[in-house]
Amino acid sequence: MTDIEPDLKQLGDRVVTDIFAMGENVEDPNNYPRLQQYDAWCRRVDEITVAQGWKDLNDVAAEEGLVSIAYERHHGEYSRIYQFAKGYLYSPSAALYSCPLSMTDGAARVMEVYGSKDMKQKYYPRLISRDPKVFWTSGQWMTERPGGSDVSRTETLAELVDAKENKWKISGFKWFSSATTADMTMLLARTIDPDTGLVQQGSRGLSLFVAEMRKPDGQLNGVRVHRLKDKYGTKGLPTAELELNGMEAHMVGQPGRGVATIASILNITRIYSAVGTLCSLRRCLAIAKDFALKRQVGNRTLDKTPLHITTLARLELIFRASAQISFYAVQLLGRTECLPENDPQRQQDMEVLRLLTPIAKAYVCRICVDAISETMEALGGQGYMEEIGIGKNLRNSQVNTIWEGTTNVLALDVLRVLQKSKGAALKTFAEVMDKKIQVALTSSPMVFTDAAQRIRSSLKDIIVFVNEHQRSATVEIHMREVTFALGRVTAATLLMEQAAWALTNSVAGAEQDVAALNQWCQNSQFSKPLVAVGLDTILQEAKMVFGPDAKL
Ligand code: UCC
Repeated sequence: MTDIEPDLKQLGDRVVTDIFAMGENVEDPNNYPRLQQYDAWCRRVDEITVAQGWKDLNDVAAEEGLVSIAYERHHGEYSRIYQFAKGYLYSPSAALYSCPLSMTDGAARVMEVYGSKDMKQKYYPRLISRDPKVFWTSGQWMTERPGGSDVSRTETLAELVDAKENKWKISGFKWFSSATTADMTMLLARTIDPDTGLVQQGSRGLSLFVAEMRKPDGQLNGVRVHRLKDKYGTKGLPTAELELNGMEAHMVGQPGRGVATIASILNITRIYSAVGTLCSLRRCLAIAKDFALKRQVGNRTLDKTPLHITTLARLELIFRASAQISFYAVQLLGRTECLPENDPQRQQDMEVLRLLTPIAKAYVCRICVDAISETMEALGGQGYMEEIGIGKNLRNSQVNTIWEGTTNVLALDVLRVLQKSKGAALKTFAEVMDKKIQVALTSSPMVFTDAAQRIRSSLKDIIVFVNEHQRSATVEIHMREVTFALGRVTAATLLMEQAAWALTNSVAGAEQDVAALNQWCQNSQFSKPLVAVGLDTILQEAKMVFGPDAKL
């Protein structure tokens, strides 16, 4: 482990120098991605030009091992923490290059778990290479025009070309393809039965495919780039609408299991989304703190002004809580990838991680984006200026509440886990949280009694509520609040674990860790009861929003 700290330090130095400059180059409007569809002879070329900084960020990412560290596994189950710690440093300076990295990471995991022997030889080593000349990034194409999160409406079709070679031709339209300049992609398509010519509708008719972006002669592999998206943020990241016309591809995993297979990618990119928003908040808070130390208001600086201190402290608390949740997910991801398959600890970790991932994505992204907006306010008019950098971070973070599933889609994923496990997932989750509370209580009973009582009571209320409602027809209505309540309780438990560890080991800042825990648990939101809502209330709300004629 002695190699990790110096490596983090050298990367920390780079992110404020050359990596920062690369990110600024990408964020320069003169360098935003451009699409050239035709050459001088009116031949279709569909070339996307990106900033030099974008290419440099790719090379740095490969050299720094931002994907590979997780798969080299030199540090066993801690490799993921090491990798995400580096990503956490890199991301706020890297103008969203963490987007292609996250999808590449997910694709590497799919290749490792589901890839054929050929795929493991051809793609996996590239996705995890540290050599920029060998390193490939992967896209992930799901979204289509008729449905975003509802992939059951997918229109793209896959036709079998050669069963022995597992060769398919894919045609259709992908409405959002992030980081379109990637070297390969993972995509969902609906298979045409080679015997009957029939197509199975719904999401069970979808399979996962891997395809290279270009053919060996350098031509695009049956892809036409219709246009680049004009987005609110992530301006340097090329996102395109793609028409697929006979794209050569190979099926990954079982036919009809496309959604379940691509979920391995989603469960990784969703953690990237949480960590990505978290580290943007850290960057913006650092700017706000620095400003507070220097800005004179009346006869004192802002850091001596109680109202300003308490505002920043609330944001710091959101940061600490979010850091706990996000890196707990990272820790579990590392453990589930490294522990032996039959290890009971791994089974438990997998159960907890499956529930925690959508909670982390939904809750952390939501509260951190709101907090980033407030850091802007903490600088007054200066915060609103582009040069300061908060605006860029806010725009680029906002997408994390949307891509890879919006807050509500993630809340429904929490419901999917609760229902599929018939309540077992929540039970395991509660047991794991309770064990952490018990350890903290045993170490310092006097310090943690009040917080422990609050967390346990809150957790119990959530379980009672979920058990009461999970089979009701109106359960979906409550899932956003349940997800957020689980997020608050998870953060509280982990803040307690942190404080207990800091006290036991006499770590500097232990008192502040205890204060953070107590503030978190004493907040009125923390003990806010979950209130059941009926369809009559929703109808009232629908009329309020859409007018008196609205119906359900
Ligand atoms: O936006 C995109 C690219 C952006 C790049 C982002 C980079 C982020 C980096 C940040 C850096 C700062 S790509 C588009 C993203 N799209 C989505 O995320 C889709 C959102 N929609 C959903 O998540 C939906 O809930 C669906 C697509 C999963 C719903 O599909 P279905 O088929 O209707 O769902 P089912 O029928 O419930 O699930 C099918 C199977 C089930 O397994 P079986 O068949 O064994 O029962 C589910 O349990 O899939 C399983 N499953 C999962 N398993 C579904 N979701 C998961 C999951 N998350 N984990 C494990």
